[in-house]
Amino acid sequence: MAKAKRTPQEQSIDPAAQQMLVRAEEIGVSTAFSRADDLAPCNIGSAGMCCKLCGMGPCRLTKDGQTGICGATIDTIQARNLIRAISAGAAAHSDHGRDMAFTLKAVANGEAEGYFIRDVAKLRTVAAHYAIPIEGRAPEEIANDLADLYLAQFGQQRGVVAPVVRAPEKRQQRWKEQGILPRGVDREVVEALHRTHIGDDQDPEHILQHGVRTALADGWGGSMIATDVADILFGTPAPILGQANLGVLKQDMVNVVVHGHEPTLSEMIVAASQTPEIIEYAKAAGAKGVNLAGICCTANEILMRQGVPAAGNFLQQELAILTGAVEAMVVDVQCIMQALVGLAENFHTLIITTSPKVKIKGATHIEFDEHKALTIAKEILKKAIDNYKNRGETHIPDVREDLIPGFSHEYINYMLGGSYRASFRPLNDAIISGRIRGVAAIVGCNNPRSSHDYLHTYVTQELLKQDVLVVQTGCGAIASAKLGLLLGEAGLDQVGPGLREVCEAVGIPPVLHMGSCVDNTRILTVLTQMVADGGLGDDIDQIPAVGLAPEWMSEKALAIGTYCVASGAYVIFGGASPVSGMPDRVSDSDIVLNYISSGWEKLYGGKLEFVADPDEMIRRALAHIDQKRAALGLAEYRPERFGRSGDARIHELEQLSLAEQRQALYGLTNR
Ligand code: NFS
Repeated sequence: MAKAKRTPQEQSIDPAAQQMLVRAEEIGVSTAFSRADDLAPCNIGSAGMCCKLCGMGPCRLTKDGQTGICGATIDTIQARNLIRAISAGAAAHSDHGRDMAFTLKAVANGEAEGYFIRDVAKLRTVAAHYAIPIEGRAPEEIANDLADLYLAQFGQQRGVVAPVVRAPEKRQQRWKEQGILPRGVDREVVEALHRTHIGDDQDPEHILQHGVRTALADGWGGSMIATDVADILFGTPAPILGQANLGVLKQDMVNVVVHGHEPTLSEMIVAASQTPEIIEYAKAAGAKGVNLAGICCTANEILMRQGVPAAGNFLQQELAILTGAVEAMVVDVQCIMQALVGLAENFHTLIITTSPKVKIKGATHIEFDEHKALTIAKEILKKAIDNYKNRGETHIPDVREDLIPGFSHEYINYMLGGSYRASFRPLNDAIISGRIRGVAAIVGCNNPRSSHDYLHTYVTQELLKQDVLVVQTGCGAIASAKLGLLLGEAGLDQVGPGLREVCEAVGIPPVLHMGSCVDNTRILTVLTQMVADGGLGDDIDQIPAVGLAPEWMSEKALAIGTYCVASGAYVIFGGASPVSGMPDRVSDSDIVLNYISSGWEKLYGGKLEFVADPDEMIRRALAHIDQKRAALGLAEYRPERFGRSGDARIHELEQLSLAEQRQALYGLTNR
């Protein structure tokens, strides 16, 4: 039975989104929000109790002790479904990484029009991890070797995926003992598909072990490669001023929204939009120029490097079109709703697909080729400009917020210690002293089954009050950005006293935007350095840290969650569990649930749990942080010890008379 229809205020907490949902209702078009209300999820499939891996089924296991036609038990079916999802997520991230490596190769050989190596320092640092000679060599020579090495990781048959050497030694040893060091990215994904074909691997724990191996090939493989190459070609992010929400669209300009994940085309569209040729072309069409904005992780890529505004996160892709002000939405890969094309038919918006891997019926396809990227980017922009004259009525919500993204691992390191003493030690010290209780990475998707942005921002705000430093990527980061949490001054009145002191001393917002979804690897390297810089144990699982994906929906999120668990993190997903089993059959389906939680914790020190209630998520996150603090012998978290220094203290003193200030500061009484 369909659920009751929610009001726009129940569907999203974002006022801009709410305005567009009202608009959708007025003109009678559907969105992911209304479709989620109309379409109840299948309770058998969503609980992981349906097997459709062969033509004898689908087998729906709804009774105790029931098996599939082949005899497969519920736990085997759940494990197979989960590892298939992890593998699809790992494949998506890693294929993105492969394309980035191909672009690096083309740039190194002078075959990629418009691209060049922007961050030679990062190129040298990355190459040095793999003992690629750097001294006395041109950046192109180093890049060529690195591209070859990175491309080889995908088809590698034996050995270990190269970026794994960047993990803490103890962690690598654990993976070795468990026999899950990833050999080659493609090999692990293929093997996952092989093992889950009818009649293969049927021991749930054994199946899930390979799920971990495949996820590691993503986190310490394909995704890390994607981040490295994006930084080398487009620059390692550093703080920059940006804006977020639908109000970044402009009435008097040609609005082009870039949506998807790979920065290769979007970066070139940014470059092309600034050429005199395109500016003149737009003016000739009666517009002031071209206004670029991003959606989803493409938004994060160009926001943190170029300051290009983000029109919104995953659930705002349709809402951008509903403004009537978007001349073209240019998409590449991942998180692109098929519904965009049908929705755009009600407006003048052109949906332009660009990836050889992604076509949508009814969309305009202009295929991207990195060898002539600038030419293609200009062609796309001219098509959008030509479409400006077809614009009808517009409804751009006057809602936008400033933010400071760009907190890459490298920048945080510099920020905490300067050029000559770059270090994470001040962060570690703040954790050790209890000023910062712990660290939470709050990442991942939006899901229309919950209220858009609510879980992300609620969990974030509650943890900030508890002196937990928050790092974010992906759609979660955009949710916080829209709320003003990514601005130092705006966010600080909402955080605990100790965290506030640290943020004021270092000059950072309490929520650090670390990039797109593939950039979750930045969190892995940050955690690794926190271990290396000392005081917090000798492996990632000892750090008082948690990962949360409150509004998860994609298979990529499951891959990320799994590689974080394997790296030692406690990971909490909100919403529905894909391995929950039926509520009245808990005992039967406990095997997989328990294994990915306590089972994985024994093996890796990290665990994966699905927790629907946000307050319970927060409770478990804090309990975990406190338990890790205790295990390290750190000071107990006592917030009352802090908050008497920094800006708060200055404001307090300002309220006093001079005499009272002398008394407060020096214990002097006026004589
Ligand atoms: Ni990641 Fe989810 Fe998509 Fe990015 Fe957003 S939905 S798993 S955050 S845009 S990939």
